[in-house]
Amino acid sequence: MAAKRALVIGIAGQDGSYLAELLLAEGYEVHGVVRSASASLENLAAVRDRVELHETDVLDVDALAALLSSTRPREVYNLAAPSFVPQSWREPVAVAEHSAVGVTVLLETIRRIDASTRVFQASSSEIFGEPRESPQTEETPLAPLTPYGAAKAYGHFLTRCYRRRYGLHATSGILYNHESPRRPVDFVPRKIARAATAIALGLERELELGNLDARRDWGYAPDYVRAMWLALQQPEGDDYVIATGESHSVRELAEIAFSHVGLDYEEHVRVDESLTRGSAELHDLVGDPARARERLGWAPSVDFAALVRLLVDADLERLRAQHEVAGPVVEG
Ligand code: G4F
Repeated sequence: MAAKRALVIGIAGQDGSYLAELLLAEGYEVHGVVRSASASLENLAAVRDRVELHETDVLDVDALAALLSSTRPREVYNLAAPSFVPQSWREPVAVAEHSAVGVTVLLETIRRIDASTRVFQASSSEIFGEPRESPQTEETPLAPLTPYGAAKAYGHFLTRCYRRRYGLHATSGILYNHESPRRPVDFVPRKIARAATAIALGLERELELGNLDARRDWGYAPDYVRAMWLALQQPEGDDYVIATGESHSVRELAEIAFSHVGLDYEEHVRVDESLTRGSAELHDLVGDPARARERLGWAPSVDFAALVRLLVDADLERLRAQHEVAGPVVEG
């Protein structure tokens, strides 16, 4: 096993690509799993020639075993799973396969091939669903409300089971919402940032959103992958809440994004009831990252307002380049 060799499952996604950059900077040999040869590698643009990609079906025990045997990583990061929560109502079986069965395949294969391999499982604040307490900690009981949350809860529990039964160095990171310019526009921060920019550039006129009063604990994705890596450098695996400890509303997000390009969100945002989540909307979702702070020395580096502004700035640059238009000067 190489002293510094890592396998990132889901390397082409937002988190996978930032993690690949961090691991390379830390001197790792980085292997990554992509779903298919046609997967978009846009996020990997900066590191594509420095990572080795493998097209592997991670739900296939034999294929995964062959990959682990040939690459022999010291650390495995499992970041591959469907991540858009409403979609999990349309494809509950696929979500269960990836986020529940897939975790079983991975942990069982690691145990058989090399039980000293360290593994990070990307869990989610969705596992708390209707939380019994706020902020949530690693001890807060799970109460998922969506197929996505239920599947992630299974993966979370299984990671604990393998840690306890087999002594695996297995960590479950309970990740709260984390964003970046690499986030798809399905998710509300990028959706708002892109639309505010497009409206400011005169390319669009309005933005339809769901519940403006919904609240989330939003952080910056590169900070969250640093927490993943730090967690695997500890003597033992554990569960960690990775969050900022602050919650903000979708309305605040829209206010900051639109005002950053000199606009008033109230003049451009329209509520579309079909985008609201009804009884599956999560409330009081805010994490207490005390354990990560104390044991990993981890703290977020970007606050909420700065995060929203950096998303808008990135979309301004992207849309200007695409449309070759001169944009508004952003407010400081
Ligand atoms: O951006 P979102 O779609 O993210 P959501 O559902 O919280 O999930 C994200 O974070 C989870 C961590 O807790 C991850 F596990 C998951 O994979 C994903 O990364 O929605 C955020 C909030 C929700 O309350 C939603 O109801 O924004 C509200 N919202 C209001 N209008 C909207 C919209 N969300 C979306 N996507 N689109 C809207 O128009």
